[in-house]
Amino acid sequence: MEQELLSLQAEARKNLDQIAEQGQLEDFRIRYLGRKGQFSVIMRELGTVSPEERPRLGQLANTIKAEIEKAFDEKKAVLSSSPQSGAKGAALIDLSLPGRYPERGSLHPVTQIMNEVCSIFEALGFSVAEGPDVEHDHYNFEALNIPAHHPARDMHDTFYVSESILLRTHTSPMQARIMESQQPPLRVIAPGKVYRCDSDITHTPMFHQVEGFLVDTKVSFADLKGILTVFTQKMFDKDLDLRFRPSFFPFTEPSAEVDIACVICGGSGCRVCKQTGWLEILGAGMIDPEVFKMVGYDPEIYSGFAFGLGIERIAMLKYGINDIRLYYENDLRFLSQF
Ligand code: 2NM
Repeated sequence: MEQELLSLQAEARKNLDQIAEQGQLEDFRIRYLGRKGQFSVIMRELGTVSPEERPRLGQLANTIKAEIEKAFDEKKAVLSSSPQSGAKGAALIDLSLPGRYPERGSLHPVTQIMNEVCSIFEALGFSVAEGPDVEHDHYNFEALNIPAHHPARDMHDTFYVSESILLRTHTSPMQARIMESQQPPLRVIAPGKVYRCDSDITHTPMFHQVEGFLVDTKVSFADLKGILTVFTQKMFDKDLDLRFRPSFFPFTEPSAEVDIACVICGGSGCRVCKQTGWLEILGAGMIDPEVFKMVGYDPEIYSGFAFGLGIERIAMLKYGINDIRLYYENDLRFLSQF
């Protein structure tokens, strides 16, 4: 009897190991574990064993049956979770199908242009400096030759935090900070967000600027023209004519607004350049001696130029975008084009 139990155990284990498909499981269960299965037959035979032997053999039979049942349940679990098993499972998954790719994101057009502008100036030897968005009145205005009650303050539509703290209206405060703490020669650009209380199709209350300056001995307007010519050529990938129009900024003298030949029509006149053939892209000038005096540089020794440009505006010209607000509506149909 004991021998019979042990050989049944070995046989059942071997058969279970050979099962490779879900369909074979039921045959196994009926043959060994079912009501008329081999274990039931042996259990019934226990009645014929002597009363002294019965408890030990009964216990052995139960242990072996429990072990086979456990192994059977495990096999069943393995086969049902494996997709290749059985005709049904195989039909559900086609391993030759291409995978599902995650959608690819991209940098915001404003970030892309910002990076491009910075790397053009970095290649020309400028270093990049970033400063705080929340500024002191002193750095945003005073140190840049815009004293209290100066009419130029009105041009800036400033957001004030308190009487002397404000959201910077340009990134030049960073340049005042640098000049105050470092000695020439200096070539620095300051990229970043700026804020002005203004909103229509060409203005948003927050926009991005890159302002740059160069200070050394014997810097002239010709150096400014050279740098800006190289910049516009690289930015718009072609040899564009430049035009300097006299203008006014409190921190530069002389000052100019700089136009490029229209990138859309090439100068013959179109809707984008309003039939003028020119597009304004930046402001620039020679740094005012008053600014140098304020940061402690001797204007008899040093001279320098500075310029400022709006990133959203450059991106509008480069990509032919006609409404600045599109940048900030987060519409993927717009953003995914860049
Ligand atoms: C502009 C136009 C002209 C400018 C001046 C300075 C500083 F701090 F060096 F004096 N930074 N940026 C400047 C000059 C900015 O933006 C239209």
